[in-house]
Amino acid sequence: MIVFERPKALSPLPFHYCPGCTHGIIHRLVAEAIDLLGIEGQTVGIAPVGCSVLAYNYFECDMIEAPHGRAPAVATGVKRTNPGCVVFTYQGDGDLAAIGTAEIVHAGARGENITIIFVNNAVYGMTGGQMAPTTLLG
Ligand SMILES: Cc1ncc(C[n+]2csc(CCOP(=O)(O)OP(=O)(O)O)c2C)c(N)n1
Repeated sequence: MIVFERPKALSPLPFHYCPGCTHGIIHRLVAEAIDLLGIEGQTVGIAPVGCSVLAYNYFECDMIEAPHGRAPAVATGVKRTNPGCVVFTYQGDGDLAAIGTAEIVHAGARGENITIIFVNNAVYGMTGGQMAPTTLLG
């Protein structure tokens, strides 16, 4: 009996992430959701800038790389031109909550039919741990 295996939507590649980083776990959870929903062939993911800039390597679905913070705008375009697709973005807090504030707020206000995976590690990870809007006081 198989009790643990790699999700089909997750590419068979070693992650480049640092030890202790949770992007790998979150990638796995997203891939498990794609498997469970049976939507791999109709899913398009939008990768961010930040440590998960290479997320497009790890999912067995179509992926597009967006400039820093612009994933919801790219996702909006993909969804509106391909309404049958399930479109998700994968964004860090620097990407989503700092440089991409306008994109996420306006995509939400428009009610775009897209899924946002917001990965809040409370810092700018890739560039060395600078404060993000989500950094806790103290
Ligand atoms: C337009 C633009 N501004 C700034 C940068 C530099 N930059 C690269 S990654 C990053 C921060 C990413 O932080 P976050 O989105 O929280 O992702 P994490 O690395 O923590 O997963 C910044 C500011 C960039 N690549 N493009």
